[in-house]
Amino acid sequence: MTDLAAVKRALTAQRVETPSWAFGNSGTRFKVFTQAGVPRTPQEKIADAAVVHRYTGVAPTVALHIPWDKVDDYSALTAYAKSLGVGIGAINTNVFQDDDYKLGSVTNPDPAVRRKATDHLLEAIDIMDATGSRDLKLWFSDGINYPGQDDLTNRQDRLAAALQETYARLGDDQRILLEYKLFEPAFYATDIPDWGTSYAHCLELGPKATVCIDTGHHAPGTNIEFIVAFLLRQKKLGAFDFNSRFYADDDLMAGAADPFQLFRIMYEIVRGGALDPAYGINFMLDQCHNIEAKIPAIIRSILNIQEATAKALLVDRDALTKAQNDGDVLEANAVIMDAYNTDVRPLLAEVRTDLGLDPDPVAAYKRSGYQEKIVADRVGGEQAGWGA
Ligand code: PSV
Ligand code: MN
Ligand code: MN
Repeated sequence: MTDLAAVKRALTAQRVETPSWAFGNSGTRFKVFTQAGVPRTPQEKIADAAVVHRYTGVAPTVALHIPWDKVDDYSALTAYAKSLGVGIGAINTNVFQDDDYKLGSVTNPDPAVRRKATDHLLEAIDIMDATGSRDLKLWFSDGINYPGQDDLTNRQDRLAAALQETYARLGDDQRILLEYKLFEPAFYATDIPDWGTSYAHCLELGPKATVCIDTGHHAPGTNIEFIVAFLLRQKKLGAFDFNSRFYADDDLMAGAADPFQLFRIMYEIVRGGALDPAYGINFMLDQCHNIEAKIPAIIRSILNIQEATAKALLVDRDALTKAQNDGDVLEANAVIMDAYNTDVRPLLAEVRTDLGLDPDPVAAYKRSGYQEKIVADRVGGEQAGWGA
């Protein structure tokens, strides 16, 4: 029997972090389609994130990407966010957009480039000190395009050295989230291509380093929920970058391409007792909205995560355990599918109503007039984009 009150409590406590860059213009390498009303400054991105929180009630933090969100005064930016009812979340580093990084950042054969890249990681911790952020999210585009281009093992050594220096600079309550990605921009060998490589580096570093799973960063067919289960068991799962993909790193709305996969992932999270924010996993979005309106797309992504979570919470765990222990393959699968096939939208509407929110956040946002206001107000200046 499922305890519905407990399910509602868990859904009320759930948190999803939004990415500042998802509010800006983005596109593919073929074309960036600009949209009216898009933020021009980090402050305007934070204002949009606050609106997402206002309508969902579960997104009280926004992740920054440096230097895309570079400002002179991070304490003032944090105070501004607070005045809008949100906080600054993970600080994402960027050692992939400078010409210097053509052959890599922290794994570059040139020690001067490695120094520059590592200094950026250390600077990001200074920013965390000012914003009060707990999480330093590291993703390295480093890798090589051709066999023989560089020495694979030496690159791992250089990576480990930079990570160690960064880890040593962390404050007591700060931690590294180490992201991996199979390929792109490197095509032959990426220096952190998979969870195993990230996990091994995190183990070497210590307890303040954990793995970030970006759901779009795997080979097709990868069983991501297995990775979740394994890392949870090792206490080394620190974060998600949620998004969905059909082919590669598509960065589409979470739960859009494969809601069943998102459910399976959230089931492992629930099963591992890791949903509660107190457990410490940062459930972030990492998405780009190239052709759809950004704020409602981010709200939709959060609703998709909530729906997957609600279904995961509804799995009849006793019935599942019994079927598993009985070796009843079909019954065990039926228990999982029963939960997945439940329409949880009325339950989530109730949770929102209890919180004093509109039961339909997308509709409430559309009615609010905010979109029209930002289109009217945000004229002039340079619109922010993925990379600006
Ligand atoms: C790389 O593809 C990535 O997933 C990393 O998290 C970056 O920081 C982010 O995308 C930028 O959009
Ligand atoms: Mn990511
Ligand atoms: Mn990505």
